[in-house]
Amino acid sequence: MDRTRIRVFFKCSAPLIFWLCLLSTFFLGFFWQTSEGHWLNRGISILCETQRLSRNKTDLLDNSPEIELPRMVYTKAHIFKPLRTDVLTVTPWFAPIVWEGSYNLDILNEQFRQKNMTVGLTIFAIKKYVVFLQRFLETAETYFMVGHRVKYYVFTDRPEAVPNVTVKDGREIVPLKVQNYSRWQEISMRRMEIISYFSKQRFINEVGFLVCVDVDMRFNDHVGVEILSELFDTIHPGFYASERKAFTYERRNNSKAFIPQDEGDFYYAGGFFGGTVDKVYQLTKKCHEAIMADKNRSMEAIWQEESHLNKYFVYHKPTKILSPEYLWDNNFGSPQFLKKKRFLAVPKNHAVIRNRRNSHLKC
Ligand code: UD2
Repeated sequence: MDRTRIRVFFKCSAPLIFWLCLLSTFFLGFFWQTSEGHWLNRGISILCETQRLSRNKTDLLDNSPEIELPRMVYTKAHIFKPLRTDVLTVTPWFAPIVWEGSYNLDILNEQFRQKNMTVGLTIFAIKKYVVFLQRFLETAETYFMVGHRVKYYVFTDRPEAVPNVTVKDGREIVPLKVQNYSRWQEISMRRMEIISYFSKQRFINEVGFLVCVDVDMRFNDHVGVEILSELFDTIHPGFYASERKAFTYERRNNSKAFIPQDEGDFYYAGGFFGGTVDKVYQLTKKCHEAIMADKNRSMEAIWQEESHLNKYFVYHKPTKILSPEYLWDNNFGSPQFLKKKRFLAVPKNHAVIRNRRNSHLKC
């Protein structure tokens, strides 16, 4: 090709080349903005993919709408700044021990809300113990599982005596009639039989967790979802610092509640335990069977069902343990480590409340 021809060729095709370049720049720019494949966009593209996958799985499971997760903003944990340094916050089998300042309630509340569950609270008010109900329920409405759904299962021989306490939306008082027994020890122990029976017949269909407590108590501060776990109990306020040998475990080896001197972790209280319905069912069933086996040999454990409960926990470790904040008695004073007194024993005259039928009650 001679020079003149080349010049003519470029003169004719210059506008074409110009337009081609312009168009390719435009398409390249468009591809840059939208492509999931570009390395700058790769992080976002992975995130989108995960969300799409989890949405598909949820759809497969129960066809529920996608849950919008809120932002979670809080002070991050620091590996060299333990939240509590003065008390044990985890057991040797990695169960948390719940103390004020050892958890973030916002995170726990958010996790629990996503489970969409109701909490069942069992109390027994048999014979004269109905006098404790009013204060118990009123204080529970102020402090117990605030913002969550609750069913108060009130076992009583006198449903007509259950006070008409106003409860918030999503919360309900359910009186359940049960027989009474002449001895207070029998009443206390039979709670195991009754809770196991109702867990199977009813609670399993109505609630996710059960919390089982004494009724001669009042809530005095926040008690919320931080207590919930598969199986939990509370360290007894009288024994939190005791050595094993001081624990009032059943020491007679012919009782089903017998615990040898070199076994056991804590002395747990009979007045505050719980867990998922299936775990509470297993626990209460096992304790009831052990109580009956003792009865057949004319035995009763030193601290009734509390002794059997402690035996159970030696071999079925709780998955969470509540500090004595969750069960305190002002007779034990106000030690430094105790930042909150959340659930307090109501002083009672044992002889009057448990036995004599016509005494005038002041609790
Ligand atoms: C401790 C335990 C309790 C149980 C008991 C066994 C704590 C705080 N309490 O409490 O859980 O293990 O020892 O000896 O750890 N009740 C009635 N009517 C009665 C008698 C009892 O409804 O006539 C119910 C009521 O719910 C009461 C519970 O049984 O809260 C336990 O009885 P208690 O409180 O008199 O026993 P106490 O204080 O020795």
